[in-house]
Amino acid sequence: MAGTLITVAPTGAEADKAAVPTLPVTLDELVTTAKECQAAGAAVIHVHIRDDAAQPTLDRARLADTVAALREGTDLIVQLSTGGAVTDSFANRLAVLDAGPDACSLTCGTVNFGDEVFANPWPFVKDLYRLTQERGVVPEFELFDIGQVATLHRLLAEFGPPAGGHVHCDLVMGVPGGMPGDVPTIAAAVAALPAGATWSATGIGRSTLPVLLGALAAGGHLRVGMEDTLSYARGRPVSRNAELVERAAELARIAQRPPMRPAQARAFLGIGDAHS
Ligand code: KMH
Ligand code: ZN
Repeated sequence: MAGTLITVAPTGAEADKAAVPTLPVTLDELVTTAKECQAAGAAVIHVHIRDDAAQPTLDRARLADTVAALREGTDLIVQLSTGGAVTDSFANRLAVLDAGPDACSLTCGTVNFGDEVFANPWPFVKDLYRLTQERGVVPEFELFDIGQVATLHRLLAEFGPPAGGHVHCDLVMGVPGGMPGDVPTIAAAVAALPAGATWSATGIGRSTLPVLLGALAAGGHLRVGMEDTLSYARGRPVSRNAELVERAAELARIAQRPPMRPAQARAFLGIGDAHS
């Protein structure tokens, strides 16, 4: 059986640097984290950036500098978030592709997000998908709820295959307002995916471990990181992103599906070697 694709999502848009001092928010912190996570077994980095006040931003120059620095310092596949923060405009979220990443997230529908709403109406999803095709940026289809799979099918039916030719999804489970992070839901979501699609899964908060173990058992791939959980174990905060990657990589090795290296992951996802 193939290896395990491990994505690290080190920062996100929600955690507060003042409350979580180990969260990587500066470019230096991000690149250092990325190097450690690559050494630990990650092949993809899902990137949200922060401004000088450690607040989430989609500033175009900063995004471009971030892509360049991650390429300079690592071999990781650079996947920029087009989800941003719940307050970001659709125009700014589309403009993320101007930074020229290898890949981007593409969420397939609107979802309640705690007390907020993460808005992804069809016209935006469709525009973003067409832009990824025009720019040759490989999308990862983020699914926060099973109903969002219908939108993925609609995208493929109306606009054809994604850049790279391969459909890869990420089940984002356990968001308050989205699908729960448990094994029956993994099975139901995977059964609904398009034929030939591959998938990873991440569990938010306390669903991290059940989702990680369930995904490995079901033949899926893994996303981990401080965007998704700030606890390593009950009462024990995450000290650095790499320890989450190390744990995922060890479990993948135990499952006889060792971590894919970045070059293998590029072939798997249909991503060219964009920066050599
Ligand atoms: N920060 C969330 C509102 C993505 O990166 O594409 C959206 C999110 C999804 O994190
Ligand atoms: Zn994200």
